[in-house]
Amino acid sequence: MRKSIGSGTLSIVQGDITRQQTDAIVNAANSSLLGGGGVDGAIHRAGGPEILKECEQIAAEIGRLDAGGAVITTGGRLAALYVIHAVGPIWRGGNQGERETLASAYRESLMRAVEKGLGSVSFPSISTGAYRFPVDEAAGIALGAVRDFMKGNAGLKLVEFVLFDAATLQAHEQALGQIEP
Ligand code: AR6
Repeated sequence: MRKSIGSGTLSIVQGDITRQQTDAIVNAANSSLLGGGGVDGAIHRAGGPEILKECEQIAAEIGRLDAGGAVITTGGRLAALYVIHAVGPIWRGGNQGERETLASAYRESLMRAVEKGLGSVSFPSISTGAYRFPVDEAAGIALGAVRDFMKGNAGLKLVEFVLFDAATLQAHEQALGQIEP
């Protein structure tokens, strides 16, 4: 499923983000930047040790990365040239600024891509696994944030959501059907 946004395309597919050939893929990381389970574990396994080495260098420089932030490293052995490590919020019931923090994680990721002049980026569903953000609401926030960013950045030609399971895919398809282009 896809929609034209400005001069680019917003697309939703089911699959494994580690296999995408976009310029960058986004990792749902944690504040340590030193790896974890879920999509984070899969990206480090597939991309090899070079990614972790750069993450360690960044962590040594900046310390922990607050939720809502994103940093960029090499893609190591991945087809994607870069990995953008974004930290989403842990869901604590919705009164701790989780929605705004989630939108920020998407925006900051796209800023890192634009700073490098990249044209295509793939996202997983940030925060809806181990961090327990309800996926129906997260999908609307994610797509809205990406749409708003794409409208102001003509260089971004393709932003793809690569979703692992059918329920997450369906939540994003429904949200894409509802957002205004
Ligand atoms: N491709 C695409 N999506 C995937 C893949 C994959 N290969 N593997 C899992 N997913 P999660 P979070 C989906 O838990 O909620 C880590 O330990 C998964 O089905 O990976 O942001 C970090 O280090 C779900 O829909 O990320 C943090 O500590 C989505 O990716 C913490 O988990 C996100 O699930 C971050 O939690």
